[in-house]
Amino acid sequence: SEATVLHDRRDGYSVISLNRPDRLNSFNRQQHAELRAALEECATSTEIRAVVLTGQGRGFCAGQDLSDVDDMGGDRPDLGKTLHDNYNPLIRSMRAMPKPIICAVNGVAAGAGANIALAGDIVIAARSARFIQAFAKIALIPDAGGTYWLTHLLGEARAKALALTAQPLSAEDAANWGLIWKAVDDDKLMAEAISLAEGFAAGPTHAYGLTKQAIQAASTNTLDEQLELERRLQREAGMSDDYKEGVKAFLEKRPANYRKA
Ligand code: T3D
Repeated sequence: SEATVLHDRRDGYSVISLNRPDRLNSFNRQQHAELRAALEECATSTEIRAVVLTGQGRGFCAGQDLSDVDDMGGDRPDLGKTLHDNYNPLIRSMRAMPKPIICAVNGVAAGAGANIALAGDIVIAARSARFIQAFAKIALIPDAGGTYWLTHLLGEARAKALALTAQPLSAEDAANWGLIWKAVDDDKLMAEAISLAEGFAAGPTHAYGLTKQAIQAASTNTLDEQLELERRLQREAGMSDDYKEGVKAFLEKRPANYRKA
């Protein structure tokens, strides 16, 4: 059957697009499997040094495909199993990806779709995009990391209001609240995302991975734990060829030529 995920391998980075536009790119089993395969390739390929994740058509992703009852396991499904088998490994793989993931949120991001977007390292959204914690409308709780992102990025007051009301949050408000990095004009979204990816593709990939790891640990570490983690990761960075090259390039007043990692 037709590909539900498009993987466009470019010079130094990949663009991954969810591709079920007539269902607003909501997830069925096939889309989970294809996204997993694409992300695995990105994680292991030394040619791919950054990832752009976006959606085909007018939406980014509307979460679980609610029309696919078979996929979901009947009318009283074990959603714990769906999360264990699909969403939780997806979120973990995005956080563990040793290179930057840029989510280019091109349109509505609802339910797990909103929270997959928020799992990106840099989230930029088209001004027309909306983030909707739609779960309460169907008697569920925010998943795919939603209760974590909302609480850590916004605090309990806004987290609870968004989750309990399921009201849409505009891209502009999401940026002003610190939920995402920025909102851009719709017609500038892909150019912005690609320009970031191109920059990362020429950058110190290994150091980016370590930076990501350190920042992700910070929200649950004490300062002492974080200082110790920084010491350990900086020690590793300082022994790399990239650091040697970075300093050399600086002193020679030329662009650094970083290696694939
Ligand atoms: O396994 C598990 O279930 C556990 C995991 C759960 C994680 C979850 O994600 S639960 C939350 C699931 N998602 C939602 O509840 C969102 C449902 N969608 C909506 O509320 C709306 O579609 C939107 C607010 C996102 C967008 O509204 P609008 O008016 O722009 O578009 P629309 O007309 O509602 O949608 C366009 C089409 O996509 C439409 O189909 P049609 O009428 O043209 O044939 C609509 O049914 C379909 N669609 C949208 N979202 C889903 C969907 N079909 C199946 N599943 C969806 N989630």
